[in-house]
Amino acid sequence: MDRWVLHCDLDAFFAAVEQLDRPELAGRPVIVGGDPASRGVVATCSYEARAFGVRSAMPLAQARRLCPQAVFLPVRRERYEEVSRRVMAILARESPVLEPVSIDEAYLEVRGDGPATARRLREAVRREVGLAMTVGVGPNRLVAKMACQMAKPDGLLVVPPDAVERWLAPQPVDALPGLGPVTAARLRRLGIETLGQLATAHPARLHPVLKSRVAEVQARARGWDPRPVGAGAPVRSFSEERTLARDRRAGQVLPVLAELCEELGSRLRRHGYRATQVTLKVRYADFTTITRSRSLEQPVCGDGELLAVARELLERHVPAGRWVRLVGVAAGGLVHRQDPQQLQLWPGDQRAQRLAEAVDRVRGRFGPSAIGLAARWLHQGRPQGRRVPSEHGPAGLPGGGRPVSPAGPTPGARGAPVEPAPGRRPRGGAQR
Ligand code: TTP
Ligand code: MG
Repeated sequence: MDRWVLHCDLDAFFAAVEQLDRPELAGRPVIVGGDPASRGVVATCSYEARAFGVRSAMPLAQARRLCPQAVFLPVRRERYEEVSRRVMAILARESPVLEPVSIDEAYLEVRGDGPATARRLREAVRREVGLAMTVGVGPNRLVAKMACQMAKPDGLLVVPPDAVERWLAPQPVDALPGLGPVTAARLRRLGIETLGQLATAHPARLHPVLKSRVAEVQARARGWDPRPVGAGAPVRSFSEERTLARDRRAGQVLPVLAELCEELGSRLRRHGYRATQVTLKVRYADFTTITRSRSLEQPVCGDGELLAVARELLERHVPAGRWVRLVGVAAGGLVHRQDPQQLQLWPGDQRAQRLAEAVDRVRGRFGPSAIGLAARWLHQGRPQGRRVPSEHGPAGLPGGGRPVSPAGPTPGARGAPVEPAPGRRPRGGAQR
């Protein structure tokens, strides 16, 4: 065969970078996510910590109970992004058909000897960057991804096209990407445990669970996946979220939302992206979690523009009196400034762009808190002694305390309102 897809994924990525930068941590349980006394969650952990049952997204306090001897470290995102860029550059040497899908993961389509390319890449990443990268190799994305999952950590697994069905058949239905745990459980209740059983079941039996997806899911269970590997396809979303140090009423979370939007805006601009969709995530004190999204007609990357949409979603969908433990904001539907088809989407706002870049330069020199949206000071520390009205919740922000966009250089100064300019109105309703 002369066309292969490789799925490359770095092992325990954030933790592995920490071990790389501090060799004394090699071989030790390392948990990245922050202070275990805080209420945050584990971003990731080294395989030494996984042996104790620690996992991504687990509360840090629980991780400490499972593995008290672990070294707990904060997330150093910029450092990981720098390492990620070096790894992606190595992958790009082997093929122009490269699709990064997250900070540590990419699909690569190669002609010729796919397995040999995979071996070369693993070796190059280890030698030049110092990290272990697992690679799955198959005839398409689906098989390559599943092979990568199975080969972790520090492995290589090749599934040639004529072995795909045989290889998939005994695997549990949960192993099929895109099939959620609820659907998998419902299939099991029908007596369908493996991908082989799923592939050969009578479609009428599956219909109550899979509805219109029956044919597609059965084909995938046999290893079918026609999706091409996109040349340089952009990352799909950026997100920021924070577990609050103490539960707050939803009416009091606007300052946190403002900080998250500043971080998100800075990241979007640093990478040259704009978002056409903003998603708000809220986890209530009882751990139920909701996400609400809004699509935008014009792509945005300004802190204030992001906050305007996030705030609108908050006010519309989250009762102000409910207790909240986590808030998050995601920017999706990304378009990149180098994509020529997208340029026409944001004509005439170069001034806003220059101001946003100026804000980023100030933050680059003086730190992230040097300049920001007024909303973030509403209920907490005041910037340089400057008072911003704080007695109003987000539903009742007075004009004077209105958040400023990066166009307003000082928090609390008179700046452009955060509401989207005409033509930038969110479109479409909220989605689940
Ligand atoms: P993953 O590739 O899912 O995880 P990993 O690289 O840590 O471990 P492995 O691939 O060996 O299973 O995610 C890549 C990075 O993304 C991870 O190092 C940290 C970050 N991340 C989070 O911040 N939160 C999460 O819930 C997950 C899953 C990952
Ligand atoms: Mg990984």
